[in-house]
Amino acid sequence: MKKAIITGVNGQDGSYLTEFLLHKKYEIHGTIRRSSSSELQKGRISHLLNKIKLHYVDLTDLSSLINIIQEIQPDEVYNLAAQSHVRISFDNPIYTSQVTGLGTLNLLEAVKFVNPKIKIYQASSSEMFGNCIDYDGFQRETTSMNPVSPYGCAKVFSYNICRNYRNSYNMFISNGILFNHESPRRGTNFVTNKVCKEAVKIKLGLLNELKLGNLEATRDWGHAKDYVEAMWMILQQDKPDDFVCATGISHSVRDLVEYVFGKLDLNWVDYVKSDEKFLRPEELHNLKGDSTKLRMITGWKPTYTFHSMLDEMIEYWIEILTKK
Ligand code: G4F
Repeated sequence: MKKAIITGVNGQDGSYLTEFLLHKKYEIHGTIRRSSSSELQKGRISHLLNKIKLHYVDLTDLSSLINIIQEIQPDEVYNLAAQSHVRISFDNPIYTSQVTGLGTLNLLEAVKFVNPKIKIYQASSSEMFGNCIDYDGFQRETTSMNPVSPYGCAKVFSYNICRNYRNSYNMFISNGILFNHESPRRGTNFVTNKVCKEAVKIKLGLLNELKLGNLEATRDWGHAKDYVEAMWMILQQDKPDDFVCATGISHSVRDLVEYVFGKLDLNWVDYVKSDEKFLRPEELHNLKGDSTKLRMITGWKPTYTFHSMLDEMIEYWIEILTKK
């Protein structure tokens, strides 16, 4: 039985990855941070709690990382923990850098110290590219990185330090450069799930308007369930490497809003209002990923489309918000 540690197990990706790895018969150890409202932390993994072991670990606390790696001696570590909200990274830039950037270095040091043979998956992000785009409109593994947020800067640091440790110490460390990935388990302060939840509320007469920031930005949105499979595939390769994971199709926030409201027989123009609060000091305008390398080497391909993913999210909120 293989053992995996998943940092940030209670996030959207952590919960789907846990389900996926349990299906593969892994023993799962998940890390969570200490919180004063611990019951709220476990919502996404409540159905998994009797199948996994939880540990209080913080990426900023090297001793906690050394202790869990020493105790569990895992085969694989999936580093999913981060301050992952781009807008909030402008409000908390130092905290974001400490967790999302230096936290990764702590993990690498802990693994190097305890057992450098342990495989590491690093959750890298398309946010690292910033506004760099190749001649054909795509971002790929070779595209320059020029991040436009403290979060993006911290992820670039993690990406680079992972490559550096891989080359310097011959460690098995792979970066998955994941483009936006969503699901009903996505935090409702990210735009897809915010739009789905609030549009359903408007449909049910529970809300009058939806306040949004930039409608013109485009993103390559896939489903988190598809993307956690890519994480696992990346670690099953013979050698460590870096891979873009994306659908290759992008839509604007405006397209997203139009589709979700349309699906609910509403005209979005009547409800969507602009609010400066949701703008970023610097915006990443367009993301569209070329995942040819991942598809060729691992055989990965997404099963959800943008629309089937949104349909699932809309259905979820209808069910939740109409429950008695
Ligand atoms: O849903 P978002 O907040 O996702 P964003 O910033 O693209 O970041 C996500 O994807 C990254 C991968 O590229 C991850 F690394 C990161 O951790 C996170 O998962 O915003 C998407 C777009 C942005 O252009 C934003 O300006 O939607 C725009 N937007 C417009 N109104 C809004 C809103 N975003 C949010 N969160 N809330 C709004 O009201």
